[in-house]
Amino acid sequence: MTIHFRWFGESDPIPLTHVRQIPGIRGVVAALGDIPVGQAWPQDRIQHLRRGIEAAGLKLEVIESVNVHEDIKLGNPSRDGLIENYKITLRRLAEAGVQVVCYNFMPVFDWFRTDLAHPLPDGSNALYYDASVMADLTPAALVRKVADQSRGLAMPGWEPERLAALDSLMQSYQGVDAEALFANLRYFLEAVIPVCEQVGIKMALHPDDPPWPLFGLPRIVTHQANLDRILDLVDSPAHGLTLCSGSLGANPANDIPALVRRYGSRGRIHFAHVRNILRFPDGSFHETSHLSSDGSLDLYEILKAYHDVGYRGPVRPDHGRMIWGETGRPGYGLYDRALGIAYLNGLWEALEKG
Ligand SMILES: [Mn+2]
Repeated sequence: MTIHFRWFGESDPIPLTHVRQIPGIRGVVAALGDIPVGQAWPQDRIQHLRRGIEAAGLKLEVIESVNVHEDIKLGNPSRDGLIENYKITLRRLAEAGVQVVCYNFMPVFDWFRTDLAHPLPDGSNALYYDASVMADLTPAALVRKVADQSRGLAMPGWEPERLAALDSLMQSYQGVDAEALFANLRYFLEAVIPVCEQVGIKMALHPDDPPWPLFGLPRIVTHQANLDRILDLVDSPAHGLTLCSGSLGANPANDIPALVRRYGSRGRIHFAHVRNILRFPDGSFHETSHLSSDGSLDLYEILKAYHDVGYRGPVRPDHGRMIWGETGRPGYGLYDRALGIAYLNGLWEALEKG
């Protein structure tokens, strides 16, 4: 595996000079977050991003994310033009040396929490999904909650221009069920995967987070049966998964090491997000340190599965807690994610030498 760290560009409070000092680091996972979803990413901006990262001694091999426009998820007539733009972006990224593009296919909302700074007993704080709070929350109230807690930093997947039209967006999904979403994902993949095959990019679909429907919106990237079906939509090695342990792991029925073995042995995992969560019986969960004993997931078993299938692709720690007084983008501080990397390095070295 190669170790990467998500970085939000020049607006990120964490400088690349600090990222460079994390042991074993190879590169950063970045994006052009200010380009409106649906537009082709300008070539000069991509190259500028790459040069800045390389000047810091790091690689730009993974993009997270090139977001998919809602009209593509909805199957609206305008999707064809938007998909053409997506293909242009993919070609330009390949020219800049990018190998993997992470994306998701979640309607309206991206990842989803009810509290971005939930206090933990050790004095740190973490992202929290409280099932009882969710039961009473409207979509608009949720958006306000996230905005209020994001410390003025744009949260990935919560682009203001998209969420400004929340009511009409929710309306437009009336009648779009899981089957329609599968069909619209197939249409998208059939268009972009041939380009990926041509230019050498691997598409890595991120699971829905959390992996169940919300506010009546369908979510399909949720569990093994659906993942099997999704990978069969287009049978190409360029079409694979970002296997996110924390997202899929929010549902106790998802056996993460088994999923890693299943898809890793078929060469269909292109990017690994490895983190831990602590689940509660009512469906609530909060994020924890990466350490197995702090959460519900066994990180040793997860990494052992990656090791056993011969995984050699990119890995990144995922959301961390806020510790040691750090402030910044919730889930994306430096300290706890760097600790996560140190732990992943240790597990991996033991597996390699064992
Ligand atoms: Mn993830």
